[in-house]
Amino acid sequence: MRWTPIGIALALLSLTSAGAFAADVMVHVGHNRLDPAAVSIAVGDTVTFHNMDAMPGGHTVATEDGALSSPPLQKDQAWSHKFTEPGSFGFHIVEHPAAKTTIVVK
Ligand SMILES: [Cu+2]
Repeated sequence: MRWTPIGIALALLSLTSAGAFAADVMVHVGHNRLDPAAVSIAVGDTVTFHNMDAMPGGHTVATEDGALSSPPLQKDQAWSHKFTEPGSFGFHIVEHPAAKTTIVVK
């Protein structure tokens, strides 16, 4: 077949839907703040939490039930998790429990 622009676009779309290009989404960890406060991703995508703040002791991000948790992250350290099942995962900063974000995996 000839590779028309539309044919190439369709081929790229089918690769994307097959998960060939899993995304890596950044959540910024600040002092008492997770940004953005809501993230929507696909199964197979990765979320990276990047601590931007120099609070002594660092910041730890964890799910409300503690099933997923980073180590304490010092300034400019990051922790990543690949989500392999659909669901809604509420995270907070352990040192600042009111700072939350929700990861929705579809
Ligand atoms: Cu802090």
